[in-house]
Amino acid sequence: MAETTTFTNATQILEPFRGVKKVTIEEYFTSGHRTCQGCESALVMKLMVKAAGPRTIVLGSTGCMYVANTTYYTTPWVVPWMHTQLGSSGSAALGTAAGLKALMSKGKMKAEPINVIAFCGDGGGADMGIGAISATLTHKEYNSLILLYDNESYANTDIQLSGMTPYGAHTTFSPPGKAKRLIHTRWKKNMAGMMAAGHPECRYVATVCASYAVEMMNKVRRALTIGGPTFIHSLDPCPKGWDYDPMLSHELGELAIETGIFPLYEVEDGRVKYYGKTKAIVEGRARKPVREYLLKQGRFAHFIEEDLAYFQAKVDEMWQTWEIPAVVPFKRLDATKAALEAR
Ligand SMILES: Cc1ncc(C[n+]2csc(CCOP(=O)(O)OP(=O)(O)O)c2C)c(N)n1
Ligand code: SF4
Ligand SMILES: [Mg+2]
Repeated sequence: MAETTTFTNATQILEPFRGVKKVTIEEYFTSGHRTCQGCESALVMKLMVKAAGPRTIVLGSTGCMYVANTTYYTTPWVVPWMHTQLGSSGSAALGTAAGLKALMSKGKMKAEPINVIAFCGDGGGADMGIGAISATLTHKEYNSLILLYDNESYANTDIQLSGMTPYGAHTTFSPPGKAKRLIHTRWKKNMAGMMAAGHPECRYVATVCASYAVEMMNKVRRALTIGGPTFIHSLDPCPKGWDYDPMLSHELGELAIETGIFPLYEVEDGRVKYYGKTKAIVEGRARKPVREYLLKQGRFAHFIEEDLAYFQAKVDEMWQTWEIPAVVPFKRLDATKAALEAR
């Protein structure tokens, strides 16, 4: 019979790893998967669950990180793991957290903090499942983390365009041709900014990139420690979809940050904090030109100077005119600016 203790909303206290030598050696995502060579999303899974530790349940929506990780009775997951429908990572996170709470409250399970992490791809999370994620982020009484691994396409079904695919990229739904060079001309959604700005009960939102592995793990540990519903957006270079040599995954992650295309920040209790190389850029360090990032990838091989200039101008605009650089795209009103200056 399970021990009866009163259930509380307590979380595991996961202190940040103070440097790479302090990172725990145990792995909870091991061999047995079939992702592509150089797949950054597989690394994100490994680091995410390493950061969370053994008392963790992982749920994941359909996509590469489901299909390539659970093939014919093999799996790299050492912790309990469950697949959920493509648009359902939010529902899976909330349902599991609520289920655990009910079982513990009724004394049917030992009351202890168990991490609940639901991951989703950009297609499953930022397009199809955005409603369920939004709903989960309003439920402060349940502890869960939703991690969106963003490889910027519906990769598992052969690289279709998603709302997170960058401007102009070549995908199977946007092949460049002679009549029309650019098929995809929409700017990428600002997913983490949207989740942070619109969910007052959500205490923690962060962006991460596995090229900065220790920082990435520490954001996961912070999210799980702070509790309630939390959200992390990870940018994951994908050799197949982005069309580059697999050895460049780490470098492309770094370039996404150094060019200012993907800023690293966390929003905790309504306060925005930049970190890593993004912090240095906010404090005055020059951004690298976006062409250094774009031209290393086959999906932008059809770009001409005009396209590179447009991309650069959009990133510059994000940094120069947004209310919170690269986070909240409300243009500061002249009247507000004048009032603030007059104080
Ligand atoms: C409701 C539904 N529609 C379509 C599919 C087919 N499908 C399976 S995986 C996938 C791509 C998911 O893309 P994303 O969430 O970005 O994950 P990735 O494959 O890129 O890792 C699609 C469209 C499905 N499984 N369920
Ligand atoms: S297609 Fe991309 S995300 Fe999918 S397994 Fe290959 S590298 Fe990873
Ligand atoms: Mg994807």
